[in-house]
Formats: sequence, structure tokens, C-alpha cells
Amino acid sequence: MHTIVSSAARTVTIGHDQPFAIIGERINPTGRKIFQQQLRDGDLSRVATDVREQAEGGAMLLDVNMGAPLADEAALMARAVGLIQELTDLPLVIDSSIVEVLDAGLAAYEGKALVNSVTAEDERLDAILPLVKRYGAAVIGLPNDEEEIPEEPARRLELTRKLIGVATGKYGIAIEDIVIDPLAMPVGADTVHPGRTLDTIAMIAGEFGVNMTLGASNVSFGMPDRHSISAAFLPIAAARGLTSAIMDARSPQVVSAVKAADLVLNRDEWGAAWIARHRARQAAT
Ligand code: THG
Repeated sequence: MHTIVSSAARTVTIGHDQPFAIIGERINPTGRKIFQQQLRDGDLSRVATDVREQAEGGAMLLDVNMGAPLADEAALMARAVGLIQELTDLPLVIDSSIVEVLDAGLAAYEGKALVNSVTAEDERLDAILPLVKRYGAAVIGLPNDEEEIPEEPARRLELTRKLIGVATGKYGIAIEDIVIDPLAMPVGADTVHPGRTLDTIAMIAGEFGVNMTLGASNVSFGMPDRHSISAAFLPIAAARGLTSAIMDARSPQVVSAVKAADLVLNRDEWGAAWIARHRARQAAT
């Protein structure tokens, strides 16, 4: 099962037989006071730095979220998508909970985007999936309900069934264009959370074989040494069927962990990418 996402000049294939797709998380003002104020002032200069650092770190796609409080998020999304396409040919993941913002980002985008995201609520499905279909995009589906984030993997699987059923049946979206987010929650809130996410991944992979992604940094939120936690979690998740993550691509530790997982899971033929990465780092020093 291949999910194909593209910019005007580049295509990225997400799949269980492909290298793990690294989606850069940084074009997002959450938790960043200065960036939030810049966005409220209409200043997008920080975006260029975030694009460069993540592309250099190994991002294969870029998540774009303009959710700063009291900012005109739709206008910012349209501008950011336009600007980022001038800076890089990495395909984009348009991230917002507001339908109009998703629409503005998709309208400004040249290529096949990944829409982030839709939940399993009827109202959200009926608002967002027509947009996905109209733009010929792919979409991330979150198996949560009316304000409930289900704890039980079985309930997440049930909501995944609903999501996939409605998207393919009612809206004619190809199953290849649906990427499920098994829901990552902070290990610092409860150490049972990562196990529930991992079990959900295995169940969804077994029943549907669809591609999956999640917010890797959610797992380590509030904990010290966040990168070590991501570096442990992502390879385990990849082994159980996760094919992508929204993650901090600036961290060599986390990117190396993901690349090593590709190698040992036989998604890096001859270890060519592993060796090339090593040589590139040698050449840089
Ligand atoms: N699933 C899907 N999309 C998502 C998420 C998800 N999009 C948003 C988010 N979760 C993933 N992106 C981020 C981006 C940044 C951080 C975490 C997740 C983060 N930021 C630092 C913080 O808040 O501490 C910023 C600190 C700083 O730089 O000063 O952790 O789960 N589908």
C-alpha cells in the first residue's frame, strides 16, 4: 500500500516497503512564544530557518501549522504554503483543525498534499473529506470521537474502520490516500500510553495495511531528554507498522534511529542510504 504525496517537482512514496517517511514538525508555533508573536505580526521570516534546518536534517515532507492564538490562520497558511514552495521542493502536510485553513493551504499548494487531519466525527468527516476529494489530496485520519480520545486500542480500531469506511465508501477516496494516526500521548502523563499506541498500530496494520503517522514529540512531551525517548519509540513503532512520523528532523539522534530502523527492517537495500549518510557526515566534518 503506497501513499503518494508530491510537490510540483518531487514525489514521496510512503509505504511498509519504503524508508520511514520523516515529516518535519517545526513549522508550528505551538509552545513557541516568539514565533507566535511574529505570526500575529504577519512576519514569516522564521519559516525559512525552520525549512532549512529540517531539510538539512533529513525531513522528507514538511508539516505546516499556523495555529497561533489571535492570528489570521487562513491568510497565514496561504502565505506560508506559497513561501515554503519557493524555498524547497519537499511535499507539504497541511496541518489545521479549521476547515477554512485547510482549504486556504490546499488552494495555495501545487502538488498532492497530505491533509492533517480529519477525526471520526460525522460533522468533521462531512466537512473535510469533500475538500480532500476536490483537491485530489491524501488525508490523515484520527480515530477519535466527539471530544473523546479513546484509550483502548480496540476502540481506536473501531473508529479507524468508520473513518476508512466513510472516506472510501461515501467520498470515493482511495484507501491508499488515507493515513491513520494511531494517537500518541505523553508517556509522562501515563507510562501505559506508548503501549496503547503500539498495540493500535499493530491492529490497524493487520486489518487494513494502511500507512500510519503520528506526532512523535507528543510521546516525550514534558519529559527530559526528549530525543532519546523518540529514538527508542520510533523504531519499535516502525517494526509494528508505523510508516511515517511528524518529528523533529533537526535531531541527528532521532533521524539516525529511524534510519537504523530502516536498515534492520530491510527498507534500505544494501545499506546504501545508511552508508551514504555516514559518508555525508564525514565529508561535512
Ligand atoms: N498528529 C497529527 N498531527 C500533529 C500532531 C499529532 N500535528 C501537531 C503535533 N501533533 C505534531 N507537531 C509538533 C510540533 C512541535 C512539538 C510537538 C509536536 C513540540 N514543540 C516544542 C514544545 O511545545 O515543547 C516547541 C518548543 C520550542 O521549540 O521552544 O514539542 O499528534 N496528525
